[in-house]
Amino acid sequence: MAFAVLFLLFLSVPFSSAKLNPDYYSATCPDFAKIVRDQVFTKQSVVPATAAGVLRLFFHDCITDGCDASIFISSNAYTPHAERDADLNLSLSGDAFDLVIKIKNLLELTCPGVVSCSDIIAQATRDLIKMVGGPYFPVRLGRKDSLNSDASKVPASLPTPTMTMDDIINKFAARKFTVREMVALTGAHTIGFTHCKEFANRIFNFSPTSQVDPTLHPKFAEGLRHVCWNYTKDPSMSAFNDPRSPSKFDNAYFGNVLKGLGLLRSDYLLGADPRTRPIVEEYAKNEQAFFRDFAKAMEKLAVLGVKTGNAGEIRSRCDQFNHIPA
Ligand code: HEM
Ligand SMILES: *[C@@H]1O[C@H](CO)[C@@H](O)[C@H](O)[C@H]1NC(C)=O
Ligand SMILES: CC(=O)N[C@H]1CO[C@H](CO)[C@@H](O)[C@@H]1O
Repeated sequence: MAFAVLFLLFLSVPFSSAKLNPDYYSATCPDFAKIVRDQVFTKQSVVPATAAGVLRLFFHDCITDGCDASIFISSNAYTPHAERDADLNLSLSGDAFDLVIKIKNLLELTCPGVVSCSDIIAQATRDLIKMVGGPYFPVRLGRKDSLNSDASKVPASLPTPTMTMDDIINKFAARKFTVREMVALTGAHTIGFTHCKEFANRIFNFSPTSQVDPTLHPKFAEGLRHVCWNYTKDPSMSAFNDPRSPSKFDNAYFGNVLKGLGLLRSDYLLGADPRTRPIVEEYAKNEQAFFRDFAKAMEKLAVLGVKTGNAGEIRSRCDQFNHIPA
């Protein structure tokens, strides 16, 4: 019996992450955790939008070809279409990129050539979630950074707000996430903000008979029309994902979704589809259940498709490969 349990546990760890462990840098870069924690604290205190920006960046990196910092590569003559150029990347936060690059620069002074950019963002994401009120989870370390970055892989990997629930479930299933894990992860929308264009079709000229999407709470829709009135001329206009507690990592998102306060069409669907609604109701009532499932799902996301050994490298700059690709 004990043997069977152990065996199952072993099988549930994706093979490529077997070499990762939370103490990976304890001998080679003992200040790693402290340097990340201090920089995260300073940046988040000055720019409160950092936590959400970094979490979204991490999600995008992992879901597109694994947690390998491919999202940091800047396009240049050799990599003309890096991941971050994909249309969907347009809205990724500059502060999130800045934080990781700052930490990398400090680590290169302390322990040169030792810590990967992909480990930095994994650890920073966890520290930031904790700092804004979310659950703690252990971060296994030892990722290598990717040797390529390809914008054309992004659209196929990412879920978008206009997808059907079948499509969203399939996107996550393609990365071995269950429906329950998908719902828990999307609870990330309890922090951060969204540009108006992502939900504009729900609040302006929704249908021949209604200006706004009737599944939105009418007062909320009215507020959003105010916030976004000039969004076609000013594309930076945006709204909080969780209007109740915008910068606190809590379970308010799930209550919102059930009350017509979900910002994206996909948020609304989570509360409407019979496969996801019971999970949303459970998380809305029980924050502990959400935190437990979110932490577990983040541990799983954090080791998605990681590269170890010769499959990757420790970049010396997060935005460039060490060598010009052949
Ligand atoms: C159902 C699947 C999902 C869809 C369709 C979706 C879509 C979006 C969109 C369109 C935005 C707004 C981006 C912008 O305007 O700048 C956004 C923001 C965000 N998403 Fe998601 N997302 C999904 C799941 C997730 C997951 C699984 C995570 C993390 C684990 C996540 C984390 C975030 C965060 C933190 C923000 C706020 C970013 C910021 O404030 O800078 N999302 N999402
Ligand atoms: C709408 O946004 C544009 C672009 O930022 C700006 O130039 C314009 O003044 C705004 N309109 C008004 C009336 O504020
Ligand atoms: C299509 C597009 O506008 N891509 C942008 C993605 O992000 C990079 C870096 O922030 C921009 O330089 C690209 O123009």
